[in-house]
Amino acid sequence: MSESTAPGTVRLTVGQALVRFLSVQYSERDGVEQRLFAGVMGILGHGNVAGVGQALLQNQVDPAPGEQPLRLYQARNEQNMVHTAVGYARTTDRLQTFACVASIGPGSTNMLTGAALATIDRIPVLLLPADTFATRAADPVLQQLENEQSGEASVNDVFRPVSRFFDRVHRPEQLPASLLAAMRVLTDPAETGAVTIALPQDVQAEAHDWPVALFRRRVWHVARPVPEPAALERAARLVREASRPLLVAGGGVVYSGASAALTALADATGIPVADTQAGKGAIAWDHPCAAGGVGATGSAAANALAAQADVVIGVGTRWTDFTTASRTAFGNPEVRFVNLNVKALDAAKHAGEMVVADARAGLEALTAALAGYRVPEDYTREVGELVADWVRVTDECYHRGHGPLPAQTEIFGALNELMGEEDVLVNAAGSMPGDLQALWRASSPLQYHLEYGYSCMGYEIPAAMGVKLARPGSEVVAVVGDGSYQMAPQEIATILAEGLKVVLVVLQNHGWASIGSLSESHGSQRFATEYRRRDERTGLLDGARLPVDLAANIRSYGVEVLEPASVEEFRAAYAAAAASVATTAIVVETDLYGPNPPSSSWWDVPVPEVSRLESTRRARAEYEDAKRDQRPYL
Ligand SMILES: Cc1ncc(C[n+]2csc(CCOP(=O)(O)OP(=O)(O)O)c2C)c(N)n1
Ligand SMILES: [Mg+2]
Repeated sequence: MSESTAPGTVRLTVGQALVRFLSVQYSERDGVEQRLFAGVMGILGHGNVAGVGQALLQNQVDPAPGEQPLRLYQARNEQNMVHTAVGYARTTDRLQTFACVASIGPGSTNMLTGAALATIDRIPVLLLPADTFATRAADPVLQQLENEQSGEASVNDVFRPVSRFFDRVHRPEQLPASLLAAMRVLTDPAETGAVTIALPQDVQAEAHDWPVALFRRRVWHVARPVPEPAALERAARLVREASRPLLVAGGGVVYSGASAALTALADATGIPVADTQAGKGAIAWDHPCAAGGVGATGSAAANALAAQADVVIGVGTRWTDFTTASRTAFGNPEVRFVNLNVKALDAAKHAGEMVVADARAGLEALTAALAGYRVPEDYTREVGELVADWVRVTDECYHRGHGPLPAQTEIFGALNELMGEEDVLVNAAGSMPGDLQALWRASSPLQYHLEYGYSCMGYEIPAAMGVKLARPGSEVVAVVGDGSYQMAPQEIATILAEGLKVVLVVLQNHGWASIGSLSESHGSQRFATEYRRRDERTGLLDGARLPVDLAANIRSYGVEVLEPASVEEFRAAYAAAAASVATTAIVVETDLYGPNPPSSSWWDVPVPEVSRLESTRRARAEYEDAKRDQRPYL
């Protein structure tokens, strides 16, 4: 029983107050309200089992009046639980997320990679690492960092640079201000990312008289900042002068729900639209203005347009090196940028004309400001021809009849044809993102869930769980390389515990197709990029392939595994997996050496300037050649 000691207050521990507060937070955009926290992902240890852990139990079995249920999902690895939260938050357009609770020490620092991913990808997650005693009564507690220069240093300090807000609650009185600041950052589209509140284990259990008002239902309004009229006018003037404009749609278009506004701008002006990994599907692939992926792994169509564009309109994009092909994609010496972004940091990139605004509000305003403008007819014709060429290339990659093992592009072709518009493909790392960026025909942004800000191996399976929690009616397909799989298979157990159904497609090529080909083209002879035994004669890992049986590994979780040996069999396996009500895995052997889609671009990966190896010297010469096209956009 909680007892009030003063009128208008309620006596709870810090852990209990935290949980009760989180349970009544809501977000709102366009008049629709939803719970800000769909639940809590967690792993308990001595740092939180009796503090926040007790509070979560109390929330489930004996909630206070008005307290909402906040279900605890028991994860297997703390990094994974942040990925699950990100998968969920991204699928809900950043309007909802999870809180992640971890024990002190390794439990907490395991979340670090997830925190970096969330902040880099601009996705809201609340991280609640436990921390060492504020009173220092029992120091050094198990897993405590001791630092002779600082009595207050803790391993959790590593979260500071990767968090958009960081706090440590040493005293109960600090909690309300800390929580309010955290909620504001989580729901601010320009600032959002990982938010970390470290909770010393003694403080979690400490009681305090909290004002009842702390626990009232609170709605955080997610803003749609409108463009400043003068900025809009400057941007529109620049676009009106353009004869070869190109729009690049990034994740911001998706999170803002601006697909219709983007399509309307393309319809009205004829400006071709290329997309980034996070923006794919923002315009349907078969819209006459859709040019496909741009940059290092882009389509030849979008890259040809980029090479000659005179004005590039970036909407909701961070302009990563993949999108700009390490600043070689936009080849017109006079090229100018217009950047529509809710975040000034991004709007200012490439000396762009800055329009700091919500993507939807900004696109609508830009369409109005461009009334009467249309790209020249020749340009429209050229776009159509380039895109038609790429449609043929994609068809070839999707149906090339490669053997004896299929090329992974054929597996993607089958999935692209078999998956419905509401189904979601999840992927993050390896050679797959590049092929998908070049080829995938997305009808909606929902269908294409690529994590490519951090490109984190191991994201796929836990993120698929988050996507499935957000979209129970969709088929969620995690496409996982054998390398990625071995990084983080554990959350299959959590998926099963929750009775969720996802489809796992594991592409087994016994190594890293991605880094292997990068290594070869950059003079490093595929060194240490396959999974092989050490050969004592060479001293290298170039012995026999390892007999690790990933299908058996997945079966050991109690999951049905299908092992198709051809593209035809893969199609049948996918149909069976889709028809099943249970999580099903398809493990398919693919050719480590491709073939992959033809490249029309470059990526800056430096090659040693001096070397005893001939392969490296040759690669260095090519590197220097390519590097000449790189330039700052000023
Ligand atoms: C956590 C993490 N470690 C390392 C890397 C660097 N890296 C990128 S792709 C890759 C290999 C991926 O192998 P696999 O999943 O089998 O995909 P494939 O390249 O074979 O398509 C590595 C090591 C990364 N992206 N993430
Ligand atoms: Mg592989």
